[in-house]
Amino acid sequence: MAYDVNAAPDLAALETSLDDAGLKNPFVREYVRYWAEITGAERVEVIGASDDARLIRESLDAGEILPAGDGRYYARSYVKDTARSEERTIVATANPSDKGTYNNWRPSSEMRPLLEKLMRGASAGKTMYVIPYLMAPPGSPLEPYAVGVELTDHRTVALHMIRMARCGVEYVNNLAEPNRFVRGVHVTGDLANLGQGTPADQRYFVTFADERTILHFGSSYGGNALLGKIAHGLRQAAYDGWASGEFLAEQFMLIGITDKQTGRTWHVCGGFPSASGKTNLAMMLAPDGLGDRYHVEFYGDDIAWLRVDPKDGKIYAINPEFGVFGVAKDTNEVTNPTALRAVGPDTQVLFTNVAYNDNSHDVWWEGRTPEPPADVTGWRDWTGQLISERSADEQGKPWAHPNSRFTTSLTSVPNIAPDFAARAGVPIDAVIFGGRTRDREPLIRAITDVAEGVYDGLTLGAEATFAAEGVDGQLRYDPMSMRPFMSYPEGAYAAHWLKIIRAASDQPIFAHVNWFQRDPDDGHFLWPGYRENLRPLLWLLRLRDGEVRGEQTPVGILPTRDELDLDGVDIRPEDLDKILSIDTNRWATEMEHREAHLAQFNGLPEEIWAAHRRVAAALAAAAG
Ligand code: GTP
Ligand code: SPV
Ligand code: MN
Repeated sequence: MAYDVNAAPDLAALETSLDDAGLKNPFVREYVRYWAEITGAERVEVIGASDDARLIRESLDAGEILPAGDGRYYARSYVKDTARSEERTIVATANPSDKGTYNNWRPSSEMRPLLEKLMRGASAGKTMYVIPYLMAPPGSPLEPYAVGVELTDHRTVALHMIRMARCGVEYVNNLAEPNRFVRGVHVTGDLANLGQGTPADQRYFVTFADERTILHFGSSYGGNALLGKIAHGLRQAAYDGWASGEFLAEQFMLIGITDKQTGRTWHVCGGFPSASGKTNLAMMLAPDGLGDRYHVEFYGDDIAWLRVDPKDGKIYAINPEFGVFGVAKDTNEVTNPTALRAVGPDTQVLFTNVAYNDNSHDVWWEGRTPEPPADVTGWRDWTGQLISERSADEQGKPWAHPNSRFTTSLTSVPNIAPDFAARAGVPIDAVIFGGRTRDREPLIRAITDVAEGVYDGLTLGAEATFAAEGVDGQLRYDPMSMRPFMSYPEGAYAAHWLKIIRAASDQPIFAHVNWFQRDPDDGHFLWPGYRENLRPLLWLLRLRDGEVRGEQTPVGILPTRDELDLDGVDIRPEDLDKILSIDTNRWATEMEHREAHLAQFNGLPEEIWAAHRRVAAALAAAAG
């Protein structure tokens, strides 16, 4: 689209609108002016949490969202815009040594003009929403890294931001360093003509990490469009944490586990790749039988920032987010009753790409109930097609997109921790890694050595999921579950991890978990998962406290059968044997793959290689 000078914003009106919203920070104002001119937005509107009700009304009136019951809403995205695009996501800096294996590095001198060209005039006729936000609990020691402003030309994206981050002018008006905020610009583009997934793909999702600027063009979905979440909360923050030497930013869930008998609370954080169970674990209701004694508290489900508090030498974690962008698929009363309450009446939840009923305003997704609604009257699939008009060969297609999601605020999550907004965060007792792995990885293996723990995270191998475009189910390495969000080189990343964890005088225990081992013949999950996942975590914490000893194997300490409380768990004895044992030969093959994986990383610390060799030697010795 050519840039129409006449469509440029009325500058006087722009200033008035910034004044009316009480936006005082001169650097933010300057930045808004700059991008209003480039994008050619017709008007500019500064928004915050208090604008939500009005924006919801406007979106309903415009037909951009639909009512989904009391205080619940529904939106569809463009059909070719349903997940993060990893190959279109780039980290750009001025320094070629920032290039890593997975960060898709490009010189900023090349990317900046390209993005400005794509964005020029691309918001003509639209409103540009200015969303000041904070990716941290207010008052956090990491607050200086958490301030940002997203400009977006999409109202539904603004609604998502309000749910997912703390938003409002108060977060930028009185900064100690007023020029220190992440600058994010989101321009949707002409979604029907962007060549998604073709050689002519026009989409670019670029984090200019050394300039703390994020420019995303060509999507209005999830991490492609909500810039506070993945782009700032993970990519930018990981870079800042490394550059400052102060903290780690990871794709981690963060929970508390309280023993109601003793009143003690442990805190566990950990990374599983996208769509591999973080939200479900964080919302976990203790299984029947353990619920009288234990309670799980939600702090975060997707991002944690970790730092060492010099006062007590412990690692503290915060959840920088204010909401949950959760996978809908398979969420039901059995798997995750907490999530259903978090998206219940009057939660202001926004569903995206699930199935929707025009008449009843009900929503449905695969796994919500065992079978889809029997009466298909009024039901449309996520693309908007009436189910009743599906042809014979369309009958088997899912009603909801596999990456359909719900967006709800932390305050709607029933098991939210009372101290979820604690400034300092919470002290960490255990760090876990996991992912979808259909064989080899046992239910849990604990690791007490820091270098071996970091090594384990770096060699996390899991199946790809539908949270990103492309292959589902293919095995790939996903270091610390950060592969799609890595912003600096992996060798430096490993060294930074070792440095931060070693700086703690009270170090967490590590573990690798796997809820997804399958029977090779019929494919059933060997472990029931979901609420039962509390059991291996309790074992881990008891191991840390010296109450159980487990059994040492070459790849870590495994629980013995009698140490794991399995009262009331529905599992076949042969399945249990399998998830509590190590296949040494299968692991020996894995070590060769790991060697090749790690060899890609320049400057990997010698300690990590030493850990690798120790595990390999122990496996060789065990194999005899
Ligand atoms: P992102 O938001 O993409 O980072 O995903 P996530 O890691 O938070 O994953 P989430 O908890 O949303 O789970 C993704 C999918 O895995 C959902 O369809 C869940 O129903 C399913 N899932 C989660 N936990 C388990 C489990 O213990 N066992 C099995 N079989 N499936 C699970
Ligand atoms: C993920 O894909 O890991 C997510 C969803 O958490 S998105 O915000 O789209 O990245
Ligand atoms: Mn995620």
